Amino acid sequence: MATSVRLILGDQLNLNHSWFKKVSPDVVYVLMEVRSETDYVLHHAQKVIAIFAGMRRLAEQLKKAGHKVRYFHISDKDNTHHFATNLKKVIKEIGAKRFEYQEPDEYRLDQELKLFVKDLGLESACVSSEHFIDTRDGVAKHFQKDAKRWVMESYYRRMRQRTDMLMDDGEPLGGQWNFDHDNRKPWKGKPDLVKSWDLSHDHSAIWAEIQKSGAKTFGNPSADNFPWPQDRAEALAQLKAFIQKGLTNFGDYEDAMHTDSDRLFHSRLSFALNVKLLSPLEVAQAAVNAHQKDSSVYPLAATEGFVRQIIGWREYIRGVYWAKMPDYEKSNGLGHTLSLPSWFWTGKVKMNCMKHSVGQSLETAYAHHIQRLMVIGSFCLTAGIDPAEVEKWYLGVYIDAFQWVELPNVIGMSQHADGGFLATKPYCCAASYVSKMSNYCTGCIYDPKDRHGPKACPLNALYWDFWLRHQKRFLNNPRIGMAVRQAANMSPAEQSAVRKKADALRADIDNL
Ligand code: FAD
Ligand code: DLZ
Ligand code: SF4
Repeated sequence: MATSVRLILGDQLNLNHSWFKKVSPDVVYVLMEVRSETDYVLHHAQKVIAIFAGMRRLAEQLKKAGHKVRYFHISDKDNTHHFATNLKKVIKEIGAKRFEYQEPDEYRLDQELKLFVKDLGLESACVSSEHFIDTRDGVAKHFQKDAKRWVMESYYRRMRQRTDMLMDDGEPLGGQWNFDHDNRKPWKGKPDLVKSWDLSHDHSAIWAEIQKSGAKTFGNPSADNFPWPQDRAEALAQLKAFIQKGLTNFGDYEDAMHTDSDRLFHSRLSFALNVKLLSPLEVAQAAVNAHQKDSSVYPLAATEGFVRQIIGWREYIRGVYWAKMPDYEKSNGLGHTLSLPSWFWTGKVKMNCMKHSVGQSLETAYAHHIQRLMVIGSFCLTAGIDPAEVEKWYLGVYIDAFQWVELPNVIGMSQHADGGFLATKPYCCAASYVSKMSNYCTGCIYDPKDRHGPKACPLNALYWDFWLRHQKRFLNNPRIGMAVRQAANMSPAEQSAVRKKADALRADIDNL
């Protein structure tokens, strides 16, 4: 075999990849902590620490297994902090004749590496990351290319058949594909039941190195009590703990939010999945196995809900990303232009729901789906924030944020900036939803029942103003026509009061 260099990116920590099955003295694996990756968006400190910790552990494991590894630490003097220049240096050092890399998951890096191999003048190959269930273009192949929207449910059903998960002789187990309607209970608060089952590490040394390098981050580094898994064994332990302690209640409380717990019964497995410490098939299969073993403890509705997120939403979102990039990134179908309020970087806001959801994101680099969609996302959508700014914040703040999964969720699902291609309706809410699904309104200085008085909940005026501003576009949408009609049927005086209040809120957005 010709001497080869193989690149491993920070979200390609898959020790089960077929690359590693055989040890060869002619192959050098290269991992690099580089400023071009830490700095392309402002990242949460925990995200940078978690990726570096995972990369360092994988390098150790590979070396221990006998593989040759060249590792660039953020603090190394000879680190040029760019993939291309570091790679050229290693290729020259060892006289490599061949370069290989795994399919990157971000369009930006895909382009960069294609250009790199084109200029390199060596034999090269791009191989699968052997992580996803479907191919990059699998979703595009499932739908008609020029269809106005790609509805996830039909793709999900195909994935159920393809994986044979929760199927009974070709039909969905329990006679129903989707139990989403059963998954909408509020949590009434039993703190003992939602005690954290997270791991903990001390990463103060890595954090000190990152700080010394000058890389800018935000959020709480939590370096001496760090919960994110660092290797496959830890990720498997996290999966096991979720199945034992979370899955039973996952379905019932999937949409609930509560100040007792950041995550209630959500798995927090997205980091382990996205950096490929776990495979989507094994995670979904673990839930299916639990249900098969004891359906009285792991009900079908909970299991189906969890499996749908992984073999349905996750794969579908990736397919949309690859089908729609690079133009998708620039979508702004509703023409929103406002800047993000300053409290997105500090958590200092009076609205209790935002204080908890944004504050928790800054503190833990995590928020669960409903906090991301129906609290933070809904606020941005109804306030009219520029989707590109929203997208950058989400990409930086969350531990699991890699653009292939983050961007369609923000641009399509949450900000409805893609003209409804991904989501059949805009996801937004007023205070009634937040007070039904959480305890945030208790103790908030705002009145969830008021629309435009001095103490009225800001979400109310923003919500109704949103429908008034966009009524032409949405009036005929059967999924939300009712809300639009309700707004349109308000008396002119009420409409004017709502609009006036919403304008005043926007003008004072940094002080809500
Ligand atoms: P659980 O609720 O336990 O779900 C299990 C798994 O299902 C998740 O780990 C994830 O891998 C998958 N999943 C669930 N929903 C989705 C979805 N909509 N799209 C793709 N996968 C899904 N997910 C990310 O992984 N990275 C992101 O950057 C990201 N950004 C988001 C931004 C917005 C505005 C919204 C609305 C959603 C976003 N999601 C993102 C999807 C989802 O919110 C997270 O995957 C989830 O909150 C992660 O927490 P968990 O592991 O506890 O999830
Ligand atoms: C997110 C990230 C960060 C912060 N740092 C690095 C890094 O220093 N080296 C690296 O190889 N990868 C890093 N990553 C992950 C990459 O950005 C990720 O591989 C791409 O976004 C593709 O999904
Ligand atoms: Fe949020 Fe409004 Fe409830 Fe306060 S009253 S927590 S601002 S929804």
